[in-house]
Amino acid sequence: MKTVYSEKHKLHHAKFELINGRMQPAVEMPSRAETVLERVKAVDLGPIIGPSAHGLDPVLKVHDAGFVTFLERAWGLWAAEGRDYEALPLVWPVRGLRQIEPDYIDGKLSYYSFDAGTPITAGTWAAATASADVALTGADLLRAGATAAFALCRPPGHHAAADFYGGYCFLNNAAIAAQSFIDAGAGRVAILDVDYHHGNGTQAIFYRRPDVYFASIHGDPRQEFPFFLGYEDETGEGAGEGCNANYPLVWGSGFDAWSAALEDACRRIAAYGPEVVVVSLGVDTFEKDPISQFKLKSDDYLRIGKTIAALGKPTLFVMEGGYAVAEIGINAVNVLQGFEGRG
Ligand code: OKP
Ligand code: ZN
Repeated sequence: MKTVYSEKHKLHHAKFELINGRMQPAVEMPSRAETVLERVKAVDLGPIIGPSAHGLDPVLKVHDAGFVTFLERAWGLWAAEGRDYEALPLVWPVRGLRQIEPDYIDGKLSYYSFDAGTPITAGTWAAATASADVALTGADLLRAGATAAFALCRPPGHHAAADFYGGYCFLNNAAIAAQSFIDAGAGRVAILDVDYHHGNGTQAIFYRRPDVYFASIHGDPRQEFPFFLGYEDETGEGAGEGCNANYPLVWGSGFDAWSAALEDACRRIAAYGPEVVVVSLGVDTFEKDPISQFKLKSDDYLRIGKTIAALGKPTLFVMEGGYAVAEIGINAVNVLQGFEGRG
């Protein structure tokens, strides 16, 4: 299958992030995408192409205009205050506080974010829009008849909702790609999120809609980030009732529990009958991931790909998380090779 990749991801390079109460070197770093690209080349997965520019229209089908404008301007407003270091929020409009966008940049960062672990840098907007273009170009390949494509997105996207960023995510690449299939005439799209963290942004974007099914296997929100979404009783709402499936798993879960969840998610997706499947491909379920608590091994990713292939649908893989940089290439590309019949 073809891989879509843009060098522009390197423009987003945060030095630090707040992890467990301390500023520490960021784990979401450029070498992640570079390592995956190296593996794509090493196994000859297929041609590597650059993204084509799609503009903001497909982004604005998923994200609110005020939020997109904020992302575009945030670094400029921050830098105008004389700050030459990464932008972070400090306060959030929780229960009882007013939901009004402040004028001052510090207030805007708070209004449009949900965590303090996602620095905005000078190149964040350029990298995030390039990442969305990578996903949209992957979707174009499927529309042109490919059975599968790999959008090597960075920064990731699945925590970003219609009007907030967080969890290393700014624009929701998988949601933007899924929406592009709907806008091109697809009646039903399924998103399968196998990243270790719940795809709260993707779920929220499609929660009330019957045309996009969302299934996610992830660390239980009782224990794990993003903490406030991803429970099993979230099944969709209104016209979207029955079109959302969450599989929260306890810390320490290995491939037995994980693959049982995957089998069930795939059964539901098959019953839903989508025309196309978008996979939010995170490999932070790996046993050596530095910020995660599942126990998957490198060979398990081949079987994940094989199980996804059994759905028999055109499939767009969209890169999300995975922070064990030494093995991220092997693990991510194992899914793609398993899909193509290796292992
Ligand atoms: C993004 B993706 C570690 C801090 C966690 C946020 C994690 C975002 C993951 N205790 N910070 O889903 O891989
Ligand atoms: Zn993750």
